[in-house]
Formats: sequence, C-alpha cells, structure tokens
Amino acid sequence: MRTKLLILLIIAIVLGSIASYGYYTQIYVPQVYSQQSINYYNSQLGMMGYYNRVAGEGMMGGYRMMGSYNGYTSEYSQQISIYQAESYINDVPSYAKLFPSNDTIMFTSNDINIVVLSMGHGRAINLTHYIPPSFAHAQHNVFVIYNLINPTLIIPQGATVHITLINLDAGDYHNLAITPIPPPYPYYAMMSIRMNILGMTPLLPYANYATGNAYSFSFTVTFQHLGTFYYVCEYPGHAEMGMYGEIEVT
Ligand SMILES: [Cu+2]
Repeated sequence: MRTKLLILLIIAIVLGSIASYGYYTQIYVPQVYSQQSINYYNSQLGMMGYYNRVAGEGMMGGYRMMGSYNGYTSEYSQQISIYQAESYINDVPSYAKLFPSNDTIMFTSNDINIVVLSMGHGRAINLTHYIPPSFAHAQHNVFVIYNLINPTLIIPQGATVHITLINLDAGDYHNLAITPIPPPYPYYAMMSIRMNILGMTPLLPYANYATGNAYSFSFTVTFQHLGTFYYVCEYPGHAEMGMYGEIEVT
C-alpha cells in the first residue's frame, strides 16, 4: 500500500515537472511574442513592486500602470508619435555634453531628463548618422540616447534622473532596467539582475509605423551612491548581444 502511494507520488511529481517545464518554455521562449508571455513578465515585475516607484511623474505626463493584470494595452496608456520621439534625438539638454568619439554623455545637473529610444542597430545608425565605436557593442538591438548609441552616461552623485524609454523598434519588445550588476549578461538577463535593480520600465510593445505611434514609459531614479551602473534591456537575448550601456556616478 505504501509502495503504491509512493509510486503515485513519484508519477505526480514527474507529470508536474513536465507540465511546469512546458509552462516555463511557453513563457520564456523568445521567439514567441505572445500576449501571455508579455503579460506574465510584466505582472512579475509589477508584483515585485517596481511600478510603485513611478508616481505619475515624468516629462511626458501621467500614465496609468497596473492595477489589473488582465488588460495588456491598458497598461500602456502612454503613447507618443514616432515623429516626436525621433525629434528627441537632437533635443540635447543644456546640461548634457556629448563626446561622440568616446560614446559618452556627461550630465552636469542634479535634475536630469534622459530620453532613451530602443531599436535595431540599422535603424539607429540611419537616425543618428552616428557610427558607433566597437566598444559600443552595437551589432544588434541598441539604445539611442541623444544621437549616440549605447553611450556611457556620466552622472553626478545625488542626481535625480527621469528616464523615458520609447520603443521605436518595428518588431521587437524592449525594456530598460538599471542595475549595478556588470556584463556579460546571460540570455535571461532578468534572472541575473532582477534582484538588484534601481528602477525599470515594463517591456514595451513595438512601435506601429502604420499609425505612427510608439509606446513610452518613464521612471525616476536617484543615484545616491558612487560607482558604476548599467542600463540593460531584459528581453531574453538582448543584453547578451549588447543591448546595454554604462552609467558612471561620479
Ligand atoms: Cu531589447
């Protein structure tokens, strides 16, 4: 009798493992841009409290986040025209100084706005006319910040930084998370950095070039500690292939 129960238990465990593995791959297999996987991912981040840090501020006005995990599009009430988003590339704040040959931007304010655009490297080079140096690791998906690609950001200690991510990719989801954990990043970057994150956006859907609209999300981070941080796209494979940049707090 005991043996029978034991065997049943083992069978149950094996079946359970197979089922959860199936669920896992359904969620994380990167080729599948399913509504379900994105909802799941964003809800995980929401449950970890990341969205609570954004209190309706940000340079592009308010937005509604979370509250419900059922609706997907309702999580991204913040849209922006692609045309306007592209104009931010040249809209360099007075307190930002660009050093293109070093792929570096130095900020000299304690209250900083940074507009970050995510896209493939081909589109990035077309938009910026900037040929990124090899150390910008810009062979795949990239972040564009004020005409530079995956630039190093130099930020004064104590500065409050309002970051707005706009996804200008035509076919890929992206997000942006800030972490002290350095590269190289594994395929599932979120697995290695999610417990050590200063701020982040949810995964943003790709832009609709037919309607001319893109998705955006803003959050605020205060850099209280000296040191090196990184802005990273957590979509599986992206950071591994170079979709990240450095932040030096000095
Ligand atoms: Cu990405």
